[in-house]
Amino acid sequence: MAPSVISTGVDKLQKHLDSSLESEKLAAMANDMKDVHNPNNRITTDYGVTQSNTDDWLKLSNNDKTGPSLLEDHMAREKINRFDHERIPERVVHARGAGAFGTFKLHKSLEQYTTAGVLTDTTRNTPLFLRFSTVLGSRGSGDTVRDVRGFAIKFYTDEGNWDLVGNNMPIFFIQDAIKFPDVIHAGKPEPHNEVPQAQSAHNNFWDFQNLHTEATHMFMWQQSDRAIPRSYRMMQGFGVNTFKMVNKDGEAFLTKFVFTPHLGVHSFVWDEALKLAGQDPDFHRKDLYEAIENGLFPKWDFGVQTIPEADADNFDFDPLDATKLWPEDQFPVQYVGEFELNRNVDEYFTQTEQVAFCTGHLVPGIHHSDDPLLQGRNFSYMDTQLSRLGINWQELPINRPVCPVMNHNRDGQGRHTITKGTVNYWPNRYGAAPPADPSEGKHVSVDYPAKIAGMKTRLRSKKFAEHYSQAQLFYNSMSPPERAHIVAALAFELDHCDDPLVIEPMCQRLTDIDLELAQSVADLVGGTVPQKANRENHGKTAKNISQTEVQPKQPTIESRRVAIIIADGYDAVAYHGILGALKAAKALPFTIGPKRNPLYAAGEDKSSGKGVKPDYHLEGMRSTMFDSIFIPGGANSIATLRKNGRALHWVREAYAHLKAIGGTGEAVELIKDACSLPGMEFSASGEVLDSYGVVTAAKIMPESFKETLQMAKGAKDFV
Ligand code: HDE
Repeated sequence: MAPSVISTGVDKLQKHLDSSLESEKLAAMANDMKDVHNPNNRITTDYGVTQSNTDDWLKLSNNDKTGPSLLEDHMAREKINRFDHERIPERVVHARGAGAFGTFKLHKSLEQYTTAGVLTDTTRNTPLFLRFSTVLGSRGSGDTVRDVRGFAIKFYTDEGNWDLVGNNMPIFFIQDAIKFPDVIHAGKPEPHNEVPQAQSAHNNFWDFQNLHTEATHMFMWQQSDRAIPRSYRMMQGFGVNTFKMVNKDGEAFLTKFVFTPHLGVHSFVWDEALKLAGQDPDFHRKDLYEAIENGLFPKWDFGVQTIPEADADNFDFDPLDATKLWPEDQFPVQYVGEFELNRNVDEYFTQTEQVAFCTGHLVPGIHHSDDPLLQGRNFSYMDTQLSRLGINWQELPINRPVCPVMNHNRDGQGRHTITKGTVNYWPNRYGAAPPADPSEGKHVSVDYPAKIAGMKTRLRSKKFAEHYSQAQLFYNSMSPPERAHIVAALAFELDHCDDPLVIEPMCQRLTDIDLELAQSVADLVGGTVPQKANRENHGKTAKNISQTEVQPKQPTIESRRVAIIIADGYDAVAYHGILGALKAAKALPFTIGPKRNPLYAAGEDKSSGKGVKPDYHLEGMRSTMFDSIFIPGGANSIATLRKNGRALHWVREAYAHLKAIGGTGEAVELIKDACSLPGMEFSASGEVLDSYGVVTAAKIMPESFKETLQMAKGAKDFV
């Protein structure tokens, strides 16, 4: 029987191409695609010869016995040879990542600041690829570790690729690129035993943070909830470095780029993140994929902060110092566009792994500033792609611009482009492939003239010497729970350090930020509790630093994962009511049962064979993988679940992780069993009195489910 054609990446791309405005640009990438599911396909060698047997190596044989394998079997050697060389060096940092395609749309032109087409032409849909990553772990490490997250975007603009290689935090550990090997060596596994993996909780990391005072601000961000995001879709993105936009009159503006998620910024609690790293190390990767496959495209607003270049010296910090943010109270973010991620990758290796970013990739109208971290990055990214992907890395489909490329660069390992013609230099006798004259069009790259004079020195700008003020600003701006989390995070990390040469000075070092913070941590980790602060906390705060302030305009459960736990004898009205209501609100409900066999509602005839087949069973998943749980009543169902230790653990754990828990009818008793924790009180009729996120209804009213369904916009499409 001919294999049936299943939906593939190529189909999806085609669909997208048909519907998308930027189809021509994406079609350029589609030329490189093959579809393994095409029923006419047959296996060939890499040189195109169709094969009849790729399961048995060519051997000598005698009756029923085989002897040596023959070297002459080129097909077999090719197969093994290709396999042997499948791995390429992983990225030296940001090795573990996940990516997706999307579209950028500008709502308001930035022409007063820049000539860049992507930031001035509001009619364009600019395709992009975004790769999220962790920094410290290897390619096979876990997603939910405590770490900074990469947020690297390649905009395929009409004028060439613009790579904005940012993070989910607005600042960095170092001011000068020359310190990068040090900060990364200190964070990566220690050299003598290659421990720990993907963790900053070890001696070397904290030794460096202690001695390297310019990292003070950043290690506070890295110890905050921002370092344990709930989802890549719920993180802000920051360009971190200071760029420069130049307008048509040649005026320059120092610029920071910011992306803010429509879903708001959300994080795990640390216990969830720790458990998930073992229970589902791919949690973030799957979360991104799942949302996009379900058409719940994550979106971010795009904004800029600008300072006229002439004003650069007017502040108490240097705007070129990447360890400082530009407080939003003083430098408001102008949100002028948005992007969405709307297509998953078709193949991980050729897209997410081979995508290669370069801070040197700018488009006319966007320039570098003298930020010394950025200047060093401009060397590093090009250099690292050479060892990872080879000299022709920009020709790989994912890296190729969607506008024409023409120059006299040639050859090198793995060259793809075949350039016709007899000359490969400029000037040539035909005038072939000349540089453009700026008068030909506004989007030609023209260097921004800058007068530079000075001494050649190994120095930093004067204001770079202040390392503590914004670390205090950050801590002061946290909400009380966020502060408590920072204390707990620091105490966890220092608990994993066993060298007093690290713990003792770090306990005192924290008084650079706040005496009480340092005392709380020192007390927990058994360090000497500091009595006097190194410096006084100035007490100032700034807005939008606490993630509690970076929330959606309307609270939403869109794309949130909800587990509905049932067993045989469940209450059908409550089950179907909540399922429909959740789908109508675009949440992602999953049915969980004691086994993955069909389950039947109270009074339902089992011989019908039409029971509900759970998506997962209680042992296969954990509460950590869901944002919320709901338990419909039903006497038999609840009697079964109350005897099931794992079911009780699900509810108790979700409660401890501060998740919304709902239950109806008999389920109230189960919730009582599981969550009868200090502080939780139930009314005589079974409702939780002080909610702590738990909502119960001893009696359910089918009408209320109906109302919810009717109220939910577009309910008919989902139910
Ligand atoms: Fe990177 N960084 N970096 N970095 N970085 C790399 O380039 C480097 C820095 C960031 O998804 C490498 O292709 C230096 C800041 C992201 O492929 C390498 C310095 C920020 C990614 C490199 C920095 C970043 C990288 C390794 C100090 C936030 C992943 C593989 C001056 C704005 C991109 C690669 C992806 C990757 C060097 C500092 C973000 C070695 C020298 C600051 C998101 O070139």
